[in-house]
Amino acid sequence: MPDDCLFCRIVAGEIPAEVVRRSDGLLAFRDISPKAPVHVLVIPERHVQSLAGVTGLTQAERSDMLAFIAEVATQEGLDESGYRVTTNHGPDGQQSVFHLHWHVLGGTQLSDSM
Ligand code: DGP
Repeated sequence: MPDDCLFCRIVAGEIPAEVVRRSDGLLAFRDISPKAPVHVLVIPERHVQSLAGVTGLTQAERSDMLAFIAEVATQEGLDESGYRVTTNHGPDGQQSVFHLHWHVLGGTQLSDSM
């Protein structure tokens, strides 16, 4: 775990976060600066920098992560209304925290421009 990784520090409990779900090496917590009524971040507890480093996770971790994202959306009541899942990589993607994370957004009709 890199000492300077914000999300690793959230995983370790060193920085508080509003956790909504946790299971088997995966964590979901509310974004500190929500862009929608529901804005949850899903991360693998094990550090990889971004989607580009996803091969650093095991096949089981990768497939569990996908199912976990859907479970979080269901838990947040977004199944019927719908939701968006995004991840940012690198400068053009405007990634600002360098620990793989998925934005789960919903609770309103989202912009069609992203
Ligand atoms: P990205 O730009 O894709 O790297 O998104 C990083 C997100 O992380 C951004 O939406 C804001 C969120 N964030 C940054 N710092 C914190 C924090 O300390 N706690 C929480 N819960 N979210 C954070």
